[in-house]
Amino acid sequence: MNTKASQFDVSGCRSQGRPLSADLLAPLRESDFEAESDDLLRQRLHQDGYLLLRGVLDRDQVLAARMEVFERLAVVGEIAHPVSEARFTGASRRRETVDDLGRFWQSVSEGPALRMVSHGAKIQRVMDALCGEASQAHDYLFLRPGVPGQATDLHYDHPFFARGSESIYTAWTPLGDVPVVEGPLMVVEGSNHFNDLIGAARQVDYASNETPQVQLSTAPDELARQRGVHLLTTDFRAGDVIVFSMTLLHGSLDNHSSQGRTRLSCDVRWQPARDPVDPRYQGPTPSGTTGVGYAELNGAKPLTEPWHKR
Ligand SMILES: O=C(O)CCC(=O)C(=O)O
Repeated sequence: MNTKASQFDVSGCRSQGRPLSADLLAPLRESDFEAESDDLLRQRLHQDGYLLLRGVLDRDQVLAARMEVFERLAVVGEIAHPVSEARFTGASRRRETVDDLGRFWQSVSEGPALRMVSHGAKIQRVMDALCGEASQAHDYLFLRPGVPGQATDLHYDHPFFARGSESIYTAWTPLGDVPVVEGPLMVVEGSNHFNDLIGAARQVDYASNETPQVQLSTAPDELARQRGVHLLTTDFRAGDVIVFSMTLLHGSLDNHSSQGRTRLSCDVRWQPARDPVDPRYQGPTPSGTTGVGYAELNGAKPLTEPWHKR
């Protein structure tokens, strides 16, 4: 069994404003899409609930997607020049200059360089292999520019995406290098076997007319201690993808970059092509989870405004 994992600087890991204790942290196990068999990768995905595929995407294409997004955010005064440094200006002219925040965010989320990475031939090949059959991506894309101070609380994805298929995966892609200080994805080791929490998540079908609690109220460090597991993360690099199941608890570390750097990532759901796709996430104007389209996403708000926590 592959046990390759890269160490990272644990002192850079924070959650809910506090440093995480080193004994609670461990690196994500790494997989190699080109070198390992599809069977083995599927087995590991099933067992661990996730697969971290290092360097599977073209780094230059990922960096082009990053530039495309940050150029748009520079125009609304949120990212400073040169945009390659991803520094948040601390200000925004988005509300003043953009007619419709949802339409603006959809246009950023549908940039050609971004879609080449998120929905292109390489990730299609990866997801076909992991699904073990022809797969299909949702059109709706979650693009997440997280400025210092932002983080995502722990949750399962099942309540949002389980309507169309029983075999859905999230592909989370760092758009650039995302070291631990910039608040990358964090997953809870073994949480794909926490049947009590998964059972509760399976009861929830998130829709527009209700706002059920889908985030865990327990802090990540407390939960890890209670369950005797680690919080898994890594210094992500442009070209990496982490694929995980609807029943893996995940969130993010805090971004506490001292240089004011914005962490950028996207996440997209993939499923067997023969299963019906939840229409909320498909088509030229997907309605999204709550019916208001791209306007419901954190990214649709000016970067000066706080995230809601998923
Ligand atoms: O990127 C994040 O902060 C959270 C990602 C997430 O919740 C997801 O990919 O489902």
